[in-house]
Amino acid sequence: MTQAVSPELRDWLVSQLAAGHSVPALRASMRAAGWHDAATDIALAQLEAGFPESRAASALPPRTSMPGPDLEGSPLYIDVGDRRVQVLQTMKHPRVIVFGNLLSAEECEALIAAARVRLARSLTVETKTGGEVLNVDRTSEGMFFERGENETVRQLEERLALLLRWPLEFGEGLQILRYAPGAQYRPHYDYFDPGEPGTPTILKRGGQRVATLVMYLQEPEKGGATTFPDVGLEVAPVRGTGVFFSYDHPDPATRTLHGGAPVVAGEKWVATKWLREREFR
Ligand code: PD2
Ligand code: ZN
Repeated sequence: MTQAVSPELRDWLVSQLAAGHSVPALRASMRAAGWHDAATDIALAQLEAGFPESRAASALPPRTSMPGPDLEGSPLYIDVGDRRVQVLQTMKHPRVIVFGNLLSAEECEALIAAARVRLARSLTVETKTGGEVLNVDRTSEGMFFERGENETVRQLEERLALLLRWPLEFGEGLQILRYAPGAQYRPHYDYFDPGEPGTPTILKRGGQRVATLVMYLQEPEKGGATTFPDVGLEVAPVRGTGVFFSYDHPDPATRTLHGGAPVVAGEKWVATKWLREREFR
């Protein structure tokens, strides 16, 4: 019979491991403190048996501490120091929040200008006819900023850490994507698939992704919504706004399948911030 491990205990065990304590040391100190709980033993045994972190994470209950704004009292605005961010829409399952007034037009322009010269060509395959076949899943072009790389990036990252109540150091560098007409990002999950062989290696740096914020830097004329097919939600890519969604375990049950609909006319630019469960060095 499997016994449930409480989310608090799970979080605590994971944080202790992250802090560098070994499983045997944890077991010894817990026993010394009077813990003789079968669920704890099971959790510790799984960790000790060298379960890949991803497997242990998905076998255990969802985490309790998650990034997200303070929505107590249903505020229309959230003060983040240098601006008042609007709360435009919220959804509980999947956890989705649409923000307005996240970035100024000048910040959007500055990010685009700095990214434009560093865009990597999208992956294309040459056909026999000499034409190009676009990557079927992702037809945008992109680049990554280092965390804190320039003043615009630094200010934005500080704002997001306040808004989402998640340490700046737990965030990946900003990703910038440009979508030309016809470009799209087919529906996917942003967490790392626990079933993939490469995932345990990826998780060594910062653990799982737990949330995503897609910010719209330039709106196309038509198309380019961020879609959540499981719940029929489409978020319009309006400049300066953004869509936040979180996933407390790496599983489709979070309903966070999402994609970027094809841009029909014009160009869409976004900045994506992914948040990890621990410091991302
Ligand atoms: O540009 C988007 O709308 C989009 C959609 C899905 C971006 C991402 N995913 C992403 O950056 O992960
Ligand atoms: Zn995505």
